[in-house]
Amino acid sequence: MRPFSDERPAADPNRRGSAFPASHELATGPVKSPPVTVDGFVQEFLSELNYGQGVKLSQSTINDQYLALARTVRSYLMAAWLETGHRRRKNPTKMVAYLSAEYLLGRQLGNALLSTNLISIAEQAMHECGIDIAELRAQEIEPGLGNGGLGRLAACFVDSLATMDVPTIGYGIRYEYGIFRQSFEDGRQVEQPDPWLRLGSPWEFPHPERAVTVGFGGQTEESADEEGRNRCRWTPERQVRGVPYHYMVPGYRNGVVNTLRLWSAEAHEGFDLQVFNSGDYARATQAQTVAENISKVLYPDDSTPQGKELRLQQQYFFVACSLHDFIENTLPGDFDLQNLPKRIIFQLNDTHPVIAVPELMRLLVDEKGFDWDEAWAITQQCFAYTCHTLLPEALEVWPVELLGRLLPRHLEIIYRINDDFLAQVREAFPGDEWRVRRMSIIAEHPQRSVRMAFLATVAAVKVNGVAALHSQLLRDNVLPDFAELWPEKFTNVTNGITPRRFVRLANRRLSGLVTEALGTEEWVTDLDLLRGLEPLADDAAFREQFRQVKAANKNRLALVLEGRDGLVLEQDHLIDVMVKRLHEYKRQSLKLLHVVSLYEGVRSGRLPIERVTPRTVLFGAKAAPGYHLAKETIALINHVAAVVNEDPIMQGRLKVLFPANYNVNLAEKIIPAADLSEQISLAGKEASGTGNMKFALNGALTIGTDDGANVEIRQLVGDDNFFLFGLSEPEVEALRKEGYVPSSYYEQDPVLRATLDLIGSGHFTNGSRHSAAAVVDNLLHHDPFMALADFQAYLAAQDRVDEAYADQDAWSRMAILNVARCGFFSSDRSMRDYLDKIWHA
Ligand code: 26W
Repeated sequence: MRPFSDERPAADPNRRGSAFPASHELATGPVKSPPVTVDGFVQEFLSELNYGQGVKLSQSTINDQYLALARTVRSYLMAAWLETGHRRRKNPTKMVAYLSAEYLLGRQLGNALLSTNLISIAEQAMHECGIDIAELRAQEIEPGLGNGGLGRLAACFVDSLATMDVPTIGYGIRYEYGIFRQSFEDGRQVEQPDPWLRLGSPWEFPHPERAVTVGFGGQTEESADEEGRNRCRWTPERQVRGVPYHYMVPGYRNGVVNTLRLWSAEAHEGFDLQVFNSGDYARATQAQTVAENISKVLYPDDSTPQGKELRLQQQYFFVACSLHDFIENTLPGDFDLQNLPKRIIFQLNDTHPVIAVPELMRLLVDEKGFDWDEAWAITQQCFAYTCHTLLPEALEVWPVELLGRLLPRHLEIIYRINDDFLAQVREAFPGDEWRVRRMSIIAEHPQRSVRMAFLATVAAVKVNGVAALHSQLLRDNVLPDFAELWPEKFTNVTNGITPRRFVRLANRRLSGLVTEALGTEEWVTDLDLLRGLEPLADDAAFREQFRQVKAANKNRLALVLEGRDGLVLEQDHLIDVMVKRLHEYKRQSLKLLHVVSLYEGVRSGRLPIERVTPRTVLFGAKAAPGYHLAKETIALINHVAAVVNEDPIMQGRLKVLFPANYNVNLAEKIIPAADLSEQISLAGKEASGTGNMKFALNGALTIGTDDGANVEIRQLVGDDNFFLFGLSEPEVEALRKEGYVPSSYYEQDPVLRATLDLIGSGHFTNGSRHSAAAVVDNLLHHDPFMALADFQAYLAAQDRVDEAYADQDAWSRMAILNVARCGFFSSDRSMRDYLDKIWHA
């Protein structure tokens, strides 16, 4: 039966026209770039509304107006996007492919308005139309395609690479559901799905014609090819389609727009009509459901892998699509893959995309006919690996049983890579079989599994940590054998944040003050220029202006929290902020002990109320749904807040606020309003932190341990402008070695005892000891992250904070110096380091 089609045979939708006249390559009309007039913008907006949304202004919904505005703004980026692609194709240079399972992008409209310099024009144009642009910006649902630090870092990095005009392609997964939405019921975290695409997204461009087929399961068979060489063929048992969705990554006012290509999974075969006609509707669409499940939802854990098969499917799916896409769709057809390392470096964002290593080997050996050694020589120059954690449990290992079943050919290739690698180890360390077992990519215990961090390290040209201390601990504790074998392979690139979103966009008032003071806006793309503010720390008038900016940001936050959560922010309070994922090593429990110690002190009379600096402690934190103790901690924080906020004995001098669903959008409102930034993880546990950088650059002072990037922040801002406390990493190791007994601190410290006893008594939990018990028992009998050991030092540091805050002018001086001296923490600088030390692109 002739397949159904129209009269002429279906053209290959991917075929690129050849006969098109070059003069028509790009619309030659005026490239749409500002300055555009307000009226001009109004017209464009209205035509988008009328012809894009098909509505008149008077009939239009907020969502219509938002989509029309978004399309109007994005059209100013389209020309630059095409131009960038054109320029890159015309003179191809080495590219960076950023492989990340997560991108925490945040809202796009504001960033698009900023990068096109259209903010004020759009504001006036919307005003002309009787629309408040803030309402439209609030309409956008942020793409929450990440958990926390790692995902947001990827977003900051691609922003910097576009602003620095580095040829880059970001590859990832277009999850249909992003990070769950958090709400509280009786103080407990409740998760709801995040259907962020429900109202459509004007920022994505589907390209089904560039779909890629990805295989799973099945088996492999060896056969000899025409030259008699052994060849392996993998016959997958099932296939899915990977459809790319393109997102613009605009550079800052430089006419550059890079691409983020996120893959969405679809059934290879549509639904099965025969089975459907047989009435078995469920089975007819089963293949579809199973396929779509692959990119259905983001895994909400940010430390302990669940080791689920679907997670590995997700990782292989986007990696296979990305490698195929680059080699088959981006490289010219006649490209000699021997030269691949000259054209691309694949940056592995943690271990999540490491299956890319055996996938490239499979493509080169099985599909492109390279022999093993040639292929390995190429592969070894194409990857670099960034590790983002120090927690052993966060390092992914995949059971060979599961990997072999899902990706039989890849397991074979990993075994071969391991054999060759261990031969190298034996050569370097003859007779040291214990070392060989320690370094093997295949772990024998507790079950035979593939250590993805080891595979990454063996294949990568460079391995880096994300802060100086972290990179040192990576060499000394996490991968010591590899650092001994390949010392030159290990390096450090300290994290950074994009000043576009987290200063220029989130803190317009501070940005205005800085631009006025420096007499230029250059700092937005050259953050070291902030140094120019140092002398102004001694300028009383400037300090006053600085305080007014902070006060205005507090006022804005108060309006947001009022409207969003019905929470009242006391604007004359010291705003003490702890916002990050909920994890024991980050020690939200220590912050809670501080709050309760103040409350208990006033109740017991130990602490005269007037000695309590009016302070609001603001928490923001999601817990991985399966992380029981983290969820208990959230519940306890909310219970303590409910009691402390309502207890007249505190006379409103101490408040605890915990707005739900902390995300990028809320961060942009909270960070500019903060006075104190809580970075209190146990030394040696936080790889870097990036919130710490955002707070310092927005004029908050840090109270923190010598952990992650805190160390470098303190070194740059100076000890006088940083509230350091707690055990250092070597002291932690020493205490762990000598044996840490948390209860001994309870016995010796009456304030700590009174504090823990009050919590344990059920005072905050309507008398029920139970719900407080989980947290208290853990601290008293385990406390793996030594909160009790650092309690006294932390309280002493908080006393220093109270003292310093009493002198508002001195505080502003310290805050200004933090801003002035933290230009180093721009993600532009991080990218320069990657380019110099790792990518050489
Ligand atoms: C498989 C489960 C899983 C998922 C995500 C394990 C580990 C992760 C991430 C690596 C966790 C993460 O986000 N790490 C954070 O990365 C930031 C960016 O480098 C650092 O600043 C933080 O210190 C680090 O905790």
